[in-house]
Amino acid sequence: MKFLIINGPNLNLLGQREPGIYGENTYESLCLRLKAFAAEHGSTAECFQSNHEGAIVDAIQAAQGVYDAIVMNPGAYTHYSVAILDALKAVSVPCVEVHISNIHQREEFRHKSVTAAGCVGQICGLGLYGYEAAMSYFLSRQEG
Ligand code: CA2
Repeated sequence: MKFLIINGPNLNLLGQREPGIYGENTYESLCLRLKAFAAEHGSTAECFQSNHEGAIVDAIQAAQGVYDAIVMNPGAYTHYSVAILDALKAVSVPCVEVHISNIHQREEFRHKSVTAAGCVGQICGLGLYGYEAAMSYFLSRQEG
């Protein structure tokens, strides 16, 4: 499978700040890990990160016909981006939403995901493993 991994605002800072919430691994190491995981399963993973809502919308639109599945952590856009929700709905590439932290154990404003309605499902609170769990889901779905 061809995976597109999208990470939203501030996730480029992984491993540099707030390790108690987001862990100690860097964004670069996450991408290497996901590429290796994909390769182990005869697949590929491209990583895209942006701090800009429109760039994420563009990446989702451009995924049509190119990628088989999207694994996305929209970061704070999760909680209010109708533009990202609309982009997910506009393409036929399925997406699983991932959150490193358990958004339901955090501030009330993080409990609601606007973007999850455009996704097949959502994984939260499993740390970086959540990205691999989402990829595993798509791989198992492909096997039938
Ligand atoms: O738990 C998640 O993965 C979040 O999507 C992370 C977002 C947050 O706004 C969501 O509510 C939940 C924030 C990402 C910020 O990432 C940082 C990483 C390291 C240091 C500082 C921020």
